Amino acid sequence: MAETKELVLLNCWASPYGMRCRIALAEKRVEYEHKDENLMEKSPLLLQSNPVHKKIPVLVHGGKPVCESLVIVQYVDEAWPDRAPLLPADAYGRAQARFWADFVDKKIFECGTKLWMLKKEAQGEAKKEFTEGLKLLEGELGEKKYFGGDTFGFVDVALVPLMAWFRTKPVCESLIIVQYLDEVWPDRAPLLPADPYGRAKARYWADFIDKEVRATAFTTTPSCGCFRRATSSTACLRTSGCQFSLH
Ligand SMILES: N[C@@H](CCC(=O)N[C@@H](CS)C(=O)NCC(=O)O)C(=O)O
Repeated sequence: MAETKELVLLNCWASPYGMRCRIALAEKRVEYEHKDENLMEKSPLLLQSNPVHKKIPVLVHGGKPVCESLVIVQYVDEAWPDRAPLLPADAYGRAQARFWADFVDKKIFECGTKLWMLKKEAQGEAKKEFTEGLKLLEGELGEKKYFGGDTFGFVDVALVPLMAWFRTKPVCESLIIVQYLDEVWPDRAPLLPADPYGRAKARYWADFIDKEVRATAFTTTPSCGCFRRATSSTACLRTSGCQFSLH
């Protein structure tokens, strides 16, 4: 096992490619350091570790970089072979898994990107290609639990981060998001009262804060940037000279 060497994942939290590596490392229960890269201002370590593509993710193991998400996932599988195998044991099964992971990259990831980048007819074409790709994947999955059979494996790791994007239904507006979270996880820390009248009152006052209080707060900008006086009766503790202090 390769666990003793320092392991660092150069990543960006939103990257589906980085997510593949995180899933693989989690499956293997390997500890590592996660370094979030600012892709607008890449770190010297990233540029040095991936001089060809200059992209995340990069897994740096004992000072040696491994680039490209699918290469990283295979590396993780080979470096920690004793737990949660991701690729099948037989050569033909491995070849098949690599074929479908490559298909996910070429047909699903690339086409998925085109879907939101292109417009009009070009987008329509991409949509068609994308749907065909999904149908082919569905055919390959068939009645199996996972692409590799009964256990979660390489093709699943390749595909899951993208599928997670599709399941995301956009919810906009902070108050709507808060209510949505309250309804999706109703069993913990309820935010809205149980009775409809209580809920209506809570919504009324939240709306009041949005329209009236926030508006007042933003019309006057104190030098310390404190808006607390406008939204509560607590004094500003940030600076003693704040004009919004209650003392
Ligand atoms: N084929 C690469 C794709 C990686 C990739 O596209 N990474 C993006 C973030 S999701 C990136 O680093 N973009 C920065 C850039 O293009 O400059 C992989 O599988 O790792």
